[in-house]
Amino acid sequence: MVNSIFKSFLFAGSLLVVASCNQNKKAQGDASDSSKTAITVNNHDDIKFNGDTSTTGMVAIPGGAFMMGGDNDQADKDEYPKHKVTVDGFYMDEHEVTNAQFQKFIDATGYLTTAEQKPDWEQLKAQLPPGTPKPDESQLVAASLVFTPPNHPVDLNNYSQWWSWVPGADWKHPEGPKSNIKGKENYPVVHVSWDDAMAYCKWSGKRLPTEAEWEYAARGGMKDKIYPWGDENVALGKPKANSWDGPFPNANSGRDGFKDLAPVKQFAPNGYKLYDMAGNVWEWCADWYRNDYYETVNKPEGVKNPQGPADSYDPDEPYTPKKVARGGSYMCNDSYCSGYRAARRMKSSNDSGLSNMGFRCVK
Ligand SMILES: [Ca+2]
Repeated sequence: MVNSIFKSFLFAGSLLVVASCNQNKKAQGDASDSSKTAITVNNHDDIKFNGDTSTTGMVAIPGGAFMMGGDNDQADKDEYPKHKVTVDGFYMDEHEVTNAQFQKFIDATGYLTTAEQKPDWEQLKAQLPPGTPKPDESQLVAASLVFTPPNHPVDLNNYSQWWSWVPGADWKHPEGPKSNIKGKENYPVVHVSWDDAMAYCKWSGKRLPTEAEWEYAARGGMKDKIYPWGDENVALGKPKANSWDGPFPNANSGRDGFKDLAPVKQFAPNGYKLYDMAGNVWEWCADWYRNDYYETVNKPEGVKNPQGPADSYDPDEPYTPKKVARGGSYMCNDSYCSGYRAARRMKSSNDSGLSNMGFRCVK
């Protein structure tokens, strides 16, 4: 149980790209390191299906074909080549999993999330460059990363300017031990790792969407549009998503009505009646992240129901296996990440939670 950003705080020179994402160009690592990537997933054998076979709160997404990948010049290299993908129909949660929904899961199972557990140095070490010294015991405590915005402009390559490792921060205490989620029952749950999301999915008889399903659903039946609502810039016209309005990370005007997290369903849904497919919180997908994955599935006839690569490789952090996250968060804007674009890919280690990371399920 470790946290990738916490890991990155342990050694200097990390080029971590966290879920707040960074559009600045990064140095590309050595792809030959990918074979060293160890993948571990927590065991959820003790989580049982709650028996609810209904599709309440979900919408039917009809199967079909689409072109997956970047639509404009904001697209990063890992969004290319744009390639043909066909997916079968599925059901998707109409909104991100809320605190109230997650509470039911915790009440039923007694599950302890990643952020509520002390990191294990032996597991942590395996995902760090060889020779990384063990941190002080005072740092190896149950904690999570909380967005703590500075009041002045900062170097956008230095994420430690706005992320803080806060002991006692978890889904029930999103800003730290003195905070709580009273009155936020209808907000998306945050500080959930991919492992936590998988445990919830198992309990609810659902699963995480594949990256292809997620992008297909986000596009809402439209063809090659930049955003789930079309091509109008996020900062123009009627507010369409909870994003960052103003210079990131020091000033947010709240033009869209929210300076931090918003309750679910505050903006118009997309063409499939899905809410918040852009902004508010990043959403975990099932797939491992590889920067070169699209190259491997780019075929003239297209690829059907792609499940992602067999292993993970992020040139920015070659030692850390990562899962895909999609959709952007309230911290995204055009100067920094444009995470609300339908094609934008993000990645984070499966044992990481953040104050702007959540999920929704499919089945
Ligand atoms: Ca906002």
